[in-house]
Amino acid sequence: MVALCFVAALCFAAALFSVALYPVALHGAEPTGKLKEVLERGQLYCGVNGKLSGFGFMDPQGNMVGFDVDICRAVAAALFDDPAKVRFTPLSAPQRFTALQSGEIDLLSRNTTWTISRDSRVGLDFAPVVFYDGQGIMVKRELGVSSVSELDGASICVQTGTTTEKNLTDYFRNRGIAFNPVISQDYATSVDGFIKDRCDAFTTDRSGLLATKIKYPELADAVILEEVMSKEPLAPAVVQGESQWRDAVSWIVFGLIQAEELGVTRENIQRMSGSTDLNVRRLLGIEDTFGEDLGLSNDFLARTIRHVGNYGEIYERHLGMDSPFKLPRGLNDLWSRGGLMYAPPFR
Ligand SMILES: N[C@@H](CCC(=O)N[C@@H](CS)C(=O)NCC(=O)O)C(=O)O
Repeated sequence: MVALCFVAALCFAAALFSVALYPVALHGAEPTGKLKEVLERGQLYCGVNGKLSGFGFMDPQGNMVGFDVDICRAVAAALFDDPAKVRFTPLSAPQRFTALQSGEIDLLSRNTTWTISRDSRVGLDFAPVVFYDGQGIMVKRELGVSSVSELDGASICVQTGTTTEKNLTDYFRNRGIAFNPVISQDYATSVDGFIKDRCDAFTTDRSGLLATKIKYPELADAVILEEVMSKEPLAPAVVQGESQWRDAVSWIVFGLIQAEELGVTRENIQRMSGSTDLNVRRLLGIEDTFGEDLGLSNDFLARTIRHVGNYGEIYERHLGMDSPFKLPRGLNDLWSRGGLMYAPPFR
């Protein structure tokens, strides 16, 4: 009898413990906090660069376009079934985090590196990396320099409020190379300084160097040196502590990557909706309730892909072989092709 009671008590304790460990599943989560606010407003406030070719800039027709801009549009498409329901705010490097903290923007999608201090002290939370980059240095061809070690004593144009500024100091100090930073508050002044020979070299993310070369005809001949000076994982960011909002943005980004892996594109999505492949059906919200569990609609990714395309399509449109960038996928290829783009299971 005593033994029976003991077993029953043990079972009861185990049941209590497992309830504590595995809370009741949240089917059809109510949107709260920032997600609720954005959904009720019916428009996404997105902070972008505004001046960076390929990533976020105004085209001659007055439309905001680029890789980072399409991440904003992908989120708007998932939330509202309309990629145009976005208000874009162009932001300089020093302005961008305040805009997020003050609530002026809901999402920052602007060549921003995910770092430990931004994730903690600065008060941001990051969605998955959308572009793996690294810092580089550009020089005029006539300088005749082919590696960073030859830049001893050079003056280098760099923009403040960036990871670039700190990496530059670390990289040169660690190698005992002397240099003189020429610091600007904004990108245009920094590039202008380089064009007008106020410095010998210009440094930023390698994608930014390429964008600058493409934008300024005076720099068509400039040389981007081989060295990759840092890791710059560029990721969308939201304000810290809005976990439902961060989850929504994160799974929209993962959905773009997963859609590429499954071969679901803007062109074939109609046909793919009839697929019997359970992975495709789950991604498009035909099976299960993953969208509702996030506080979204079950077809949130079908909306995104229909309007904006998958990750590879976004990349090709702005940075790929048919764009002025002609940038090979490299680290930004899918994991299954040797890159780092990898979405956790839709399960
Ligand atoms: N990824 C780096 C650098 C980002 C950055 O702001 N780069 C500059 C140079 S390409 C830029 O976009 N400037 C544009 C501006 O401030 O208007 C970071 O997050 O700090």
